Amino acid sequence: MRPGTAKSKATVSTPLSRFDIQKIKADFPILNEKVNGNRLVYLDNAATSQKPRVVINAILEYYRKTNANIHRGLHKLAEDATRAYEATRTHTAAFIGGVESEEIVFTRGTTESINLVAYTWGEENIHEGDEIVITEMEHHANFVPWYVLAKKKKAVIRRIPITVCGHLDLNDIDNIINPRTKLVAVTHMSNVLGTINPVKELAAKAHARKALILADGAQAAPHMPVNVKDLDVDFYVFSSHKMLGPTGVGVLYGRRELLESMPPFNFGGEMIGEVSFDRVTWADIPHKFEGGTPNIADVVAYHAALSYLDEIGMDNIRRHEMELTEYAIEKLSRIEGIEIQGPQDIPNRGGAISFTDKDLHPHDISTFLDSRGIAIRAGHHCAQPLMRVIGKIATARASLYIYNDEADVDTLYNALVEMRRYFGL
Ligand code: C6P
Repeated sequence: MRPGTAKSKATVSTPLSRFDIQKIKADFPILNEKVNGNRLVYLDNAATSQKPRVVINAILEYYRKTNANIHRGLHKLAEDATRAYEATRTHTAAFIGGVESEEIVFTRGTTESINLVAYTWGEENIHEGDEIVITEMEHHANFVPWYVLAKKKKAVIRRIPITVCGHLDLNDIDNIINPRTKLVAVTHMSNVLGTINPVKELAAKAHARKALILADGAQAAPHMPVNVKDLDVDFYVFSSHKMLGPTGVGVLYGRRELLESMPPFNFGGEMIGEVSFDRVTWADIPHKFEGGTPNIADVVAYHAALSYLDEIGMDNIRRHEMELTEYAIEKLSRIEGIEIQGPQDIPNRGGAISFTDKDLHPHDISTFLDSRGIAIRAGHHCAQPLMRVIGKIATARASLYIYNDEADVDTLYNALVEMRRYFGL
């Protein structure tokens, strides 16, 4: 058996003094919607989060009052739009620990951020025989670009295995990360198991071998305080849409000297310094990587999401989710036939809770829950190699966020109990 049910729970006891869940729920209009005649219980936050009114309004306001192309026009709207777009960059830099705003590149999402690094830094720095280290729990977004690059360059993919509890098994790490290693690409938090990985420790190991480290923060940045300087990572990537912001906005943090040394990704308008028929120079970072008209409105609205998260406080969000994750795991574990996948030690995991039922396919679980207004995800979660490792074809996954509470977990629990009765189990 691979990830299983080892128990070493820590109790979260800090009171959620600043966490007014009813007030937070009221900020999300979609939570008033009925689904199949029931109150919507949205537990598919690892796929994408819902959006608070301030974010929805920011998109409307932008198009009503500010819409113009950025970094081009000299008129007032163009200047306002440019200022708003760049203000999001400054806020993003502060949000992940106070890096320089030039070290923040906007992309379309985590997937594009990783591809950007693979196609630019990877193309120039990975050669035959080099090794790229990933983990067994990577999302396809942090595996396939490296797989394709390794095939092309005749490089080698090495992987860090996982333990039966769903943590990384670091026993052989000094052999896996070795003098041939050029890059360690690791998820900060697993979208399937919820595991929080020791990125700082891996960064130290990578740097000791003169390798770089890229951390996939798609599931971490929305749910816990992140300080990329403290983690000492070279690249950190995440998506706006999983952290209350709009779709179509991603973030690539890269250390200044790395971004400066990398070639551009998309060629065209706005990423150039000077163009003549026989010579082209590139713009400075980060604009070198943002060719063409970017997703201005959504980047501007992403600022509202960051402000909303800041106002609640990432520490408070993490505490709330730890408490709720502990509650959910405890309740789901009571149901006969249900097995939780992944670690159960709350301080080392987030609120993506994968589970299986010994008698039912995850798709059937999801369909039944949907009929009760409960949105979860079922499938391989874009992590097919991990599914092979844990010996499952699919899991059901309930994933929590700031607007979920014990009542939501109770609704899930009651529906699962009802489901098993319904199927005569
Ligand atoms: N995981 C899930 O349901 P994009 O799609 O580019 O915004 O994010 C990709 C991605 C990368 N890394 C991790 C750890 C992720 O969880 C995701 C997205 C979603 O689990 C959709 S597949």
